Formats: sequence, C-alpha cells, structure tokens
Amino acid sequence: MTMMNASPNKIVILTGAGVSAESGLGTFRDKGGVWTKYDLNDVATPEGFARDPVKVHDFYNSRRANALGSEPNAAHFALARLQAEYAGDVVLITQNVDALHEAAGANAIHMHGRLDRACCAACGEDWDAPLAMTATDPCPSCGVPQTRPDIVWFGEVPQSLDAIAAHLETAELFAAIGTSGQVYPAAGFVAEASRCGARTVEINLEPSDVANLFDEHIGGPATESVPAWVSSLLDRLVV
Ligand code: BV8
Repeated sequence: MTMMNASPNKIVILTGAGVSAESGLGTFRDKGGVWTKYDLNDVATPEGFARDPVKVHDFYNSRRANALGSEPNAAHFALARLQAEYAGDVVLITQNVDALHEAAGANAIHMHGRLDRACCAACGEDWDAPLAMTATDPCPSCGVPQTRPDIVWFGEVPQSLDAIAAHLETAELFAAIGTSGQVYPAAGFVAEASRCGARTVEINLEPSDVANLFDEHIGGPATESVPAWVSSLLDRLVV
C-alpha cells in the first residue's frame, strides 16, 4: 500500500468510456454496450476495414454523429477544473475517442485516436474528419482513396506511448476513471505507475478487471464521484 502524500506533485489520470457514459455515449462492455451490438473484429481492426470499409465507415459515422450531439458532464468539467486549479501537474490520458474532455476545457492525450479526426492509410496525412466519411473519399494530400478514421484499432499500436510511459514514471498519484481494465496496454498503466512508486486509485461504478492492483477504490457514477474526488484534492491545497 503506497501512502498518499498530502498533495502529490504530479497526478496522472486515465479515463475510459465510463466517464462519457452519463453524456449518453455508450460504453463497450456494459449491458447493451457497443461490443454487444457489433463484432469488434468487423469494425475495430485493420482486417475488418480491409474486408469491408463501408461497414467500418458506417460504424464510425454513426458514433461521430452520436458524439457530436453529446455534451460534457460533471465528471469532464471536474477534471478540467483540476487541470486548471491544481498547483501541481495534472496529465489526462483518455482511451475515449470522443472530444468531451476538450469540450469541458481540459486537454487530453488520446491514446486510441479521435472520432473527429481522419487520416490516410496511404500517405499518413491527418485532418479534421467530415461528419460522414466514405470508402471512396480521396486523401486531400495524395488523392488516394484510402482514408480512414484516425482511430487506433485492435492490433494497432496506441498513440503517444513514449510520452505516457514518461508520465507514469513520474506520477505520484495515478487514477483510472470509468475503465473496465480489459484493453491493453492501457490496463497495464496501474501496474507501471505502482512500480514507479505512485499511489493508485480506481474510480468506477464497479470494480474493474484490474481492481486488485489499486490502493484505493471510489464507487458510484462518475458525475458524482469525480467532482467529489477533485474537490478533495483541491481542498487539500487550501492553506
Ligand atoms: C496493441 C478505439 C500492440 C476503437 C479501442 C490479439 C491481437 C492483437 C492484439 C491483442 C490480441 N489480444 C490482446 C491484444 C491486445 C489488445 C487488447 O487488449 N485486446 C483486449 C480486448 C483483450 N490491445 C490492442 O490491440 C492495442 N494495441 O496491443 O498493440 C502493442 C502495444 C504496445 C506497444 C507496442 C505494440 C490497441 C487497443 C486499442 C483498441 N481500440 N478503441 C473505438 O473506440 O471504436 S479500445 C476500446 O476499449 C475502446 O476504445 C475503449 O476506449 C477501450 C477500453 O474500454 P473502456 O473504456 O474500459 O470501456 P468498457 O466499456 O470496457 O468499460 C466501461 C467502464 O466504465 C466499466 O468499468 C464500467 O463499470 C464503467 N462505467 C460505466 N458507467 C459508468 C462507469 N464508471 C463511472 N460512472 C459511470 N456512469
């Protein structure tokens, strides 16, 4: 059990689909979740995209439209407040591909990419995604019709891993919020942060698959648990 110092100099936070659940965006593995309606091999792997790009674009076009109509919730605003008001460093890493952290005023490292970005499988160019993408859109840079959502699929290497590793190494407090701990390498971050001496806390509706690796657990819906957690960190700074 790593003891918590009064106010950690650096807080590293990982969020998952549970932080956006109360904004109306589905999670993946809960009842009625995205992966209960779609086979992730068909719509979230490079092989699936090669097999049927139209199906994959339809999948992301509907999620992009759904995300565009959503609003940040109290958990997103609380994390933005923590980044703005906390005296130390607050690094926010998200597995989510929505832009709700940014809409609440936070900045986040999107390790699985973003729904509002597109890229070219041929030349690597990336740009703001249109609302609906098609399998024949030409790349604005090389003209080849191999554009795709700028999303990290299963079997692909997540983005910003070197930066993330450096943050985990220097974190004094690591928090995972609203993630089931089933997808790697994100699910392994808690073990890495612990190994480097961070205290760890899991904030979730229910224990994740890696709950046993955390020093502390805070239950309840994110719109209640996250603002309370942020206030407890900021109040500690009141001298
Ligand atoms: C990699 C983009 C190598 C898509 C996503 C075989 C072949 C290849 C790889 C593998 C393999 N077997 C295993 C792997 C590794 C694989 C993996 O982990 N698979 C799992 C399924 C076993 N990982 C990969 O392929 C990764 N790449 O390994 O490359 C490598 C790695 C490192 C270095 C070099 C090389 C790539 C993984 C990324 C895949 N893309 N997203 C899209 O979004 O469309 S991942 C997908 O799961 C989602 O994006 C999501 O972000 C992510 C994690 O899910 P969660 O966010 O946790 O959501 P979930 O529904 O699971 O849980 C919700 C949680 O919220 C629950 O705990 C619930 O209790 C809680 N909750 C719900 N409501 C609330 C709440 N909490 C609070 N309040 C609430 N109201």
